[in-house]
Amino acid sequence: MINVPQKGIEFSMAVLCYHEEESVIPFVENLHSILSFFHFNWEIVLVANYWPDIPDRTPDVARALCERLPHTRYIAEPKQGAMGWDMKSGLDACEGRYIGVIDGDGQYPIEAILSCFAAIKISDYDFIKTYRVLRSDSLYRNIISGIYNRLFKLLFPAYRGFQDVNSKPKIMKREAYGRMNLHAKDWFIDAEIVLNSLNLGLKMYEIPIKFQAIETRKSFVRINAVFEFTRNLFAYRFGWPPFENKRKL
Ligand SMILES: Nc1nc2c(ncn2[C@@H]2O[C@H](COP(=O)(O)OP(=O)(O)OP(=O)(O)O)[C@@H](O)[C@H]2O)c(=O)[nH]1
Ligand SMILES: [Mg+2]
Repeated sequence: MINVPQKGIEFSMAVLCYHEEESVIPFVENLHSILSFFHFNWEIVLVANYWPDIPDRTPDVARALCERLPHTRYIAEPKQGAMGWDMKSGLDACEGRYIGVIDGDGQYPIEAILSCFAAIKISDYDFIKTYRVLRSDSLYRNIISGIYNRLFKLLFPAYRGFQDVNSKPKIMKREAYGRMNLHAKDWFIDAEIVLNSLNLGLKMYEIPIKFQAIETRKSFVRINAVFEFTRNLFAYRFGWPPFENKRKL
């Protein structure tokens, strides 16, 4: 059965596959073969949600992968939001004691999943993420990211010891995720995870990684994403809707 979770899962990894179609295949195959070395129960959850009015083979690709790769499930629902909604639908579907999320476009190294998982297993951290020390993606994306992280630290001094809000994979204890109570349906979900974790006093740690350029498609991040990020940051910081009651940081 493709969509029935196993019992007693130790680790679940959600892979965001939005509109990746066949280009997600090598990433999932590599992740699957690496996880296959482990003897505890694990699962991969492919997030293949789609906009009904946009032609997209990703759900078919995800189903085909699940048919041939054991311990792999997929979700393919009509989208009700952007990246945040997808990320939440993937994390909600994860059954493991430890759960995580990563992009399926291959920009983050698969080894980073293992580093984050090992770190959370041997420590008492609730949430481990990465930060990008070397970025091979465009100057445009590097500049946007740099400005965003500086603004973030200015508005939320509690994040000053950390580096890179949006970086993935993000791996956490499932009960920690349950307490995060996330609402963002867009790119802001990464910030919401970090800020809610700090607000809740969860123990968080960041691991350095190298980030690859994307070769199969153009960046999804448009200039209006910058305005969206900024609006959301101020909304969260100053209690404007929809992030009221979050002024603690
Ligand atoms: N753009 C976009 N991405 C989505 C959406 N839903 C899920 N995602 C996933 O979000 C992940 C991150 O998006 P990317 O566009 O790769 O973000 P990025 O790597 O920060 O930026 P670029 O590589 O410059 O595009 C991808 O793996 C997508 O699968 C969506 O509605 N829009
Ligand atoms: Mg990407």
